[in-house]
Order: sequence, then C-alpha cells, then structure tokens
Amino acid sequence: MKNQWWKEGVYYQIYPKSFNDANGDGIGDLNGIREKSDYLKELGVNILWLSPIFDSPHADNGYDISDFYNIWPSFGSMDDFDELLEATHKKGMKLILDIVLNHTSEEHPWFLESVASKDNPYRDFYHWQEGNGDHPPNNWESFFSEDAWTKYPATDEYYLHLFTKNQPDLNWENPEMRKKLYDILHFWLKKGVDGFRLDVIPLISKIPGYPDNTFTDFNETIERVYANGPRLHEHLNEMYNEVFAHYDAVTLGEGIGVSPDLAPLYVSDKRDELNMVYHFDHMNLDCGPGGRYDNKPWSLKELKAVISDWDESMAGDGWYAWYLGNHDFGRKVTRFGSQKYWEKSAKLLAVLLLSQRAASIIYQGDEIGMTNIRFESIEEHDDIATHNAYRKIVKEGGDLNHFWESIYMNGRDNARTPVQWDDSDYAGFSTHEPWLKVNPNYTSINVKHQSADNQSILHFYKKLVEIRRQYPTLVYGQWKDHFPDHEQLFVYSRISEDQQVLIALNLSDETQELQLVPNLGQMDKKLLLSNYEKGSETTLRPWEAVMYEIL
Ligand code: TEU
Ligand code: CA
Repeated sequence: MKNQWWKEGVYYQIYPKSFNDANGDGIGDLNGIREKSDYLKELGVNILWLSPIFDSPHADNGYDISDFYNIWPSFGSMDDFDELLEATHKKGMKLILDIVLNHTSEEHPWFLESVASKDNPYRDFYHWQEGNGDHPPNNWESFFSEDAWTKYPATDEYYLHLFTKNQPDLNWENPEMRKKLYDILHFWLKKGVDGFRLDVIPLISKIPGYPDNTFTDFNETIERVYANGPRLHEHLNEMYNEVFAHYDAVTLGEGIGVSPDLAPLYVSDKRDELNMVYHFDHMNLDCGPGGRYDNKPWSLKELKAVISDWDESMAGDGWYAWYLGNHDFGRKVTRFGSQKYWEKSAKLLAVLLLSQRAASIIYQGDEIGMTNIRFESIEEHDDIATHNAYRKIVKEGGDLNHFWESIYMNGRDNARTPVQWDDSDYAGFSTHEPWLKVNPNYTSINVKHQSADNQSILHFYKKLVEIRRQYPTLVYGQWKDHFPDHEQLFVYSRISEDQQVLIALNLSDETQELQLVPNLGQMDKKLLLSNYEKGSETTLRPWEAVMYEIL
C-alpha cells in the first residue's frame, strides 16, 4: 500500500459560518479563518476542509449553491479567499473545498432557465417529470421529511429534489451539464486548492424511470434507491479522467449509502474514481427505525464491528476517512462520551479518532470538548432539516418528547453553535450577536482557558496529533481488535513491521479490569499517552485511555 499525504494528513473541518467572525456581523467569515491560522498550525492539523463557501441563499447553509464561481458575500470576497489560500499554504497546510455536485440552489441561473419552459436548453440539466394524475411522479421522500418532488406551476411538471425543495437535483445524464461541473472543478484546482469534499456524491446517478421505493427503512432506501445508481461509477471515472487525473488533489466523497462491501468500487486504487469516502455506519448506531429523529442507545460492540468491517474492507486496497461527528450530527462528546466524565471522555474519543487505519477528521470545537446545546424552542433552531422534521411530527401527531430527546442528542444545530474562543461576550466568536446562539457553557469551555492549561483537552489533541505523525504505524499499520465482544473495553493494536502500538480504552463510567491483555505486565513497553496522571497496568479507570508502544 502506497503512502500518500492525503492518507496520513490530519484533517480539520471548518464550518465557516460558526468558526470566527472577523468583521463583527455575527457570521463567521474567511478573514476570521485566516486570523486563526496560527492556532490551527499549532494544533498540528495539516489539511483544512471548509464547508461550502460559494454564493448561496443559505436555505441549507451553503449546501444550496447559486454561483460556483463566487464566494458568498457574508463570507468575504474572492480576494479574501486568495489570501486565505496563500496564508494556509505558507503555513504548510492544505485547503480543500466542500462542493455540491448533486444539486444546486433553486436560485442558480441554470435552474432559473430550466423552469422557464419545457424546451429551454437548460431544461434537461435537472430532473423534470409529469405527475401521476394529481400525484407526484413517484413515492420518494426527501432526506428532509418532505416529498422529493415539487410541482412548478408554469409547466405543470415536477422537479426532483432529494433534499429541500430549494435544492433541485442535477441531471448527470446530460453531458453538457457534466462538462460545466468539470469546468468548475478545474477553475478552483487551477487556483491552487488541494482537493474537494464531494457532498452526497453517491446520489448523482438516478434509476431510470424513477421507480417507486418499496423499502420502509430509510437507510435501506438510501443505499438501494437513492445512492449507488446504475451510471454512478461511469460518472466518477469520467470525472477522474477529465479533472482529477491532472492534479495532485484529494477527493473525499461523503459516502452516504456506501457499505463496506461497496466502498472498494469507489476508492480502489485500480478504479480511478475517488481517493476516499467517509461512511455513516457509526453515525447510524443510535438511530432507531425512524432514523435520526428516533434516538436509541448504542453499544460498543456494534461500534467495534463497524470499525472492523471497514478496516477489513479497506485493508488491501483503498482508503477511507474516519470521524466521530461533523456539522450534520450532535457533538461527539455528548453522543459517545460521558456527561459525568466529560473531560476524560473527550480525551478518550480523541484517541479513538486518531488511531484508526484511516484519515482522521477533527471537527471544529471538538478539540476543546464542545458539547451539545439545549435550545428552549423550535424558533431558536436554524437547521431546515430540524424545522421540517418538527413540522412533520406535529402534523402527524407523533411523539414530541422523543423527537426533542433525539434533537438534543443528534440535531444538526448542536454542532453549528459558534466556536468558543474565550469567556468574553459571544465567546469571542464575534462582537455582534451571532446567527446561532452560543452554548452557555462557553464561560468554562473555551480555547483561552485550555491554551493556558497543559492538562487540557486541547493540549491532549496536540500531543496526539504529534504522536500520529511520529508513529506511522498509527496510520498505516494493521489493526487488530483483542476483545471484539467486550462491552466496556476497547483494546486494539496497530502493527507494522518495525512498530507496534497498543491502545486500551475504557468506554464506561466504571473501573474495568485490564488483565484481559495477556502478559501486558511482562511486555517491554513505553507509555506514549494517557488521560490520567499515573496509569495502572491491571485496571482502567472510568474513561481512561492509554497508548503504549510495544518495544
Ligand atoms: O449531507 C447529507 C446527508 O444526508 C446527511 O448528512 C444529512 O444531514 C442527514 O442524513 C439528515 O438526516 C450533506 C451535507 O453534509 C448536509 O449538510 C447537507 O444538508 C446535505 O448533504 C444536502 O446538501
Ligand atoms: Ca462576519
């Protein structure tokens, strides 16, 4: 297996709207990111991923693009972007953009042309269909709790949108449309960006004839109906040949609907499609049959199985990216950690994040253990997905208490509250009231406090990122789970020819016996990292995490 910068780099995802506001209007911006480039450099991350920065009406916070060639004015200008790119490169870091090629905004000029008439040359850039009598063309439901088809009165036809009606899906069957997308990618790559995170890329090829969905489980619907369409791999291969073959750039696909079995088709070295995908299997562990608004307990055993299945699938050929939260989910410490052992569990999760055979992605604010927030009412929420789901549950008379519990755990706004820089007003994010409420715990959880405390979560992350750099086996080494069935302890090794690291984690609020690892006491070893002061070799305290080099 070949070593590559995009495999071993530590990624840091920035949600620009919430990262840092330089001009005091309550909205994060590109200059705000540039102001923090020393902070990021010191953290040790080397690839920055920016959630979409293109011009957009922000119905879905930029995942609805109206102009691929310009920056959303609230984020800044193209000059600001060029300066950010230069500053990032000067500091030895790379920058990748998040781009949406599955759909545009309803305000994109292509769509405005497309709606105008049935014979407009842009008509075929989107999916237009006649209704079924008074009904939409089929029974598809969008990801955001509404019909996936909306009727446009002017021509009496429906257009397809797998997300909100503000996000019409592009028709990848149309070669001119594809060519225009490739031109966009060339434009940014020529500017010097180092790659792309490709939003919902598995969804680009639709099943011809748009047959009804017969699955009741939404995840099954995603995998078998919406994602992995018949011409998907043909399109990805064409995009590679037309665009990515000409640059040293990374492609990170958002692998919605991608199982470990299907992943090699996307990322095998032999296929010239994408470099990596990130999957949703662990993100779905706490979702009941009703999906993300139907929260249920998760188990460590299931999480281990997810990691093991993916590791096995990618072991010989291919690569995936690993994360424990992003802008679409609750904060990882609230979801997978412990309230009682907040600090210990945040550190343990950092180890879990940065010790897999995959590219690690840190989500902004996780390096200080930012937590979920409890908003008082639906009005305080911004996320369109949350609003739609709420409307639906009210309309259908569903269980509102369960809905709110699910939102507290996994609503998307949890991860979108402003980054907590210090304990001044608005957490130092802005001098103006921010677009989304600051988590009230910013007075205790913030970067300033943690920078000054060398035992903090922030310092722990720095150490860990550095260790990952010093120990290539943590990136490339084989992965071996010692006790796949244990419900509290997660003990695994990373093994290469000349290096071996043992990682032991206690994901519970109780002390656990560790004699499980045979001969640990007799082994020649060096403690690389621990989240308690003095480690013991026979027990692991609540949320204790240790990493040994086996000599
Ligand atoms: O997300 C795709 C996606 O479907 C999920 O992550 C989504 O948030 C969840 O399944 C809802 O139940 C991508 C982006 O990451 C997300 O922010 C966008 O809203 C979405 O695509 C549409 O572009
Ligand atoms: Ca601003």
